[in-house]
Amino acid sequence: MSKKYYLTTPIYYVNAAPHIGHTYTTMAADLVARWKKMQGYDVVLTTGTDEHGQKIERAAKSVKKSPQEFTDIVSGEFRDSWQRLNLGIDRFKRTTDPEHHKKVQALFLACKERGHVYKGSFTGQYCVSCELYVNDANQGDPCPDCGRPTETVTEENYFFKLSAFQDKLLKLYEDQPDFIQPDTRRNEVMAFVKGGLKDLSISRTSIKWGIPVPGEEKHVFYVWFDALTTYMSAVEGEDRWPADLHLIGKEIVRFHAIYWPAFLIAAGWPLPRKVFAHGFLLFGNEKMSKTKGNLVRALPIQEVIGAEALRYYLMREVTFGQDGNFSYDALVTRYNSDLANGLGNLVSRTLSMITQYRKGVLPAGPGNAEVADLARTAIGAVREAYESFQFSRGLESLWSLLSAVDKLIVENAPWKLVKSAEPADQAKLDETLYTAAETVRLASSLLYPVLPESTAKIWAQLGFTSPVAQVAADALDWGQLPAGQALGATGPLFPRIELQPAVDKMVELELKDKARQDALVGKAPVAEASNIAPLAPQITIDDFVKVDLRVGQVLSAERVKGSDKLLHLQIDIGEATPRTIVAGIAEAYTPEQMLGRKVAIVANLAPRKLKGIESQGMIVAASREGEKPTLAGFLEDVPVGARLK
Ligand code: ME8
Repeated sequence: MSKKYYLTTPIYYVNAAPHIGHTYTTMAADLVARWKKMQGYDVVLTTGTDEHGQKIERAAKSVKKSPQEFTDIVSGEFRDSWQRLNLGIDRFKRTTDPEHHKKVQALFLACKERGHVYKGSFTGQYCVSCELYVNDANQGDPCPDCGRPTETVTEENYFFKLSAFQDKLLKLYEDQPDFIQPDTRRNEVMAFVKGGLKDLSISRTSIKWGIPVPGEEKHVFYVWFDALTTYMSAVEGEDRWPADLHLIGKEIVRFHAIYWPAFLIAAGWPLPRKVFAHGFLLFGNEKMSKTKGNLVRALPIQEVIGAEALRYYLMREVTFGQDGNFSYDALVTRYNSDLANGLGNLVSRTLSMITQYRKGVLPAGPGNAEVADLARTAIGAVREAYESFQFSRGLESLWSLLSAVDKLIVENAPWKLVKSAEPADQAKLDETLYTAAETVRLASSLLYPVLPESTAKIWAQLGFTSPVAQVAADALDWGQLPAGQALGATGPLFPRIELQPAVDKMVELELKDKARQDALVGKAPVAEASNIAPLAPQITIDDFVKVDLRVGQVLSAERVKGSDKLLHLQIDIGEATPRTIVAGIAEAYTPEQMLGRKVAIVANLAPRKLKGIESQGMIVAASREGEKPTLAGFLEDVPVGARLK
């Protein structure tokens, strides 16, 4: 039985449609999977979608879909993209899958039984956008990841005793030095863990869209406890766990290298073998993000220049592990220089010479000894580079081999040798042609993980009818080309592309695709006119300043008995005692959601009694006729008592 190799990409959030960042990781994972298959491993590659949480709930609402409908659509976009980009995904796991729910609950119960979780109450600064509590942050601090203001949140949570795992984790990193790669990330993680770990909140009562905590009506699992477990639920019952490799972006290394092994140690379950975190793809040297609107998508690129051009460019241009810039110009330039001119040209030149000078039949080896040596060195270098995720370095070695062969062809000038009647010249011609063709064969075997479709075309042009043989480990040796084999039909592989029209076309398609995806995942549709209440009669500024609007913070909140609509709130607006306010928002907000929240208050409204409670003001909220209210809030932090003018 062949050895198993199990690798994963992150499971991607469905609040944004797939973009080139997701594609980058998934293409790299596909490369590793194909390389491992070539080495004879029985490989499984898992990806999927991360579908729970407040952000997704909100995104669904903004396009008037239920969370389930919404996640079905966006998850489908991911699956479809990977298919169209020819990425060999073996398992696609969604966190909404019932089998996954069972696994998350089992992990929780295992941790609980072994005494690693407890229930507590938590007040902290929370970033709604990143779904993260920000450790050590004070009220109003921005989120360190996205820069948005954090919100103060108090709620009952289950906690995982992460603080107890510091020594065990440090021992893991010491015992398995390549558990986290590259080393820069390992050092960061170790420094972080040495700084001490705080217990981790793993459930929420304020969110509905999530996996229920066993035995707890109100709690659902919080994002990481849920998401990370996908790596196991994706291969449940398959005897695949532990994973050999989690391939991820650097921003989630902490979750994979600290939380995940800690959860598994707590449960007594086996740990993954390696976490490799690559860098960010930047656009215009800036981080890509949905809010900035500078996301680049892969499918428009594929339409113009092909998925393999993109794949080659990403793997060649960016040092895996470091940040790198994506540019349309650099993509086309790299395609033209390396694929059209470099590889494509060598293949077509070689095959056309064999066709013209040797009637399309491959000559016998062993070929030029110097080039054979260079080829052996290149095989070693590429092998080592792929194994250590240094794809760019591997490709660089391979292209120096191609240049050496180009040079040999120019030096030996087959077009002159063919005219000579000397047997020595004819032998030299055979040697040159064999060297060129064998280099093409060997290089395309080494390139298969990066260019699976184009290399299959090259093998067919070389006359191989069974491409499988060329992806076997023993194909990676000089001298395999069968003498006497007739070439297959030849044709262009990488036609040259004109830079500017190609870039213009990609940008044009990109804008179209962006509009399509925005409609799917998140620009609120324009309100229908009929639903908008008519405007109130005009007022003057003097009328307006009569209304005293203040920033208040909710100190406590509870439902009003006997009413589905009303919440009874205590709100601090900076006065000596908090205000009692009764607000008709209970259908839209739970008391837990209101705690700590900053709201706008009409502070000089005459008090009035609602259900026997005197309400000393009104909360400002927006709604259309017959729809639930949405509270007015502040994007930046504002002090309690500030006046709205
Ligand atoms: O973090 N450059 O999902 P996500 C390079 N659901 N890679 C990028 C990138 C960029 N600009 N942008 C995204 C999540 N990526 C969680 C993961 S795993 C149990 C849960 C890639 O949709 C990169 O792999 O935000 C990064 O880690 C991942 O997409 C984040 O995807």
